[in-house]
Amino acid sequence: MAEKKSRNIGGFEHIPYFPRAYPQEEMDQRSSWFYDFANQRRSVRHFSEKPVSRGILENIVKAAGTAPSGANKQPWTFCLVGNPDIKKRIREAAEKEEYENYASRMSQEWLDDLKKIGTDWQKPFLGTAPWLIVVFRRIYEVGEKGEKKNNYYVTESIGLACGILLMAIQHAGLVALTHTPSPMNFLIEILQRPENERPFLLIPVGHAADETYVPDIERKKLKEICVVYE
Ligand code: IYR
Repeated sequence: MAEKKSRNIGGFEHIPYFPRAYPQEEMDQRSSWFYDFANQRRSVRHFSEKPVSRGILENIVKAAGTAPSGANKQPWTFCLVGNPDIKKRIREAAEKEEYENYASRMSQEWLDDLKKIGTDWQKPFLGTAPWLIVVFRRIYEVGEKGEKKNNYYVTESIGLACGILLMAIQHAGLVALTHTPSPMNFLIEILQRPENERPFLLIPVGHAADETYVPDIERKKLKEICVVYE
């Protein structure tokens, strides 16, 4: 097969791209299969202590790192925390903030909304899950001479990356929780992150405990989330 040539667009080289495509019937099957797969994902708060190899977590992060981002700046850092002492410090700091949240900082409406989820200030999963992925937004980059360089659409970009991260975790046969202890600044200090990074999500990852329960919640129906203009 003759190799396609690259093209010069605005002074920059663009390379040919060959996205995968499938026959109609296979597209029907694949889209339905993926929905079924995604629909099996649940936020899990009961983890087994069974270890998970670092290589699996690194593959998951590589998948997340394929997300689109503003001007392809890839404004994210994923910290993989398996060290028990660091996990312990993170749990203690998170529970301290969450205690205040549940005791006085959250509104009654918020507390009522959370009743069906069954959460409280205690976060034992931060100790039991073999890994914590701490995701940081990089609000700017630092150039070679120490100058600040802009990132764009950082929150949108990192949200997309975390969506792919969750699907990669699910695809590997693991479970996770998107946890947001608030405020999360203790993570900067414990993990000694640089000035240009802000914590975004704290995601315990591992195998589900032998006995795992999740709230009996429902997804909105297609009609409620989708409007078609055909
Ligand atoms: N961050 C707290 C509270 C919490 C808030 C929402 I919105 C949730 O969907 C779940 C929990 C906690 O993690 O308990």
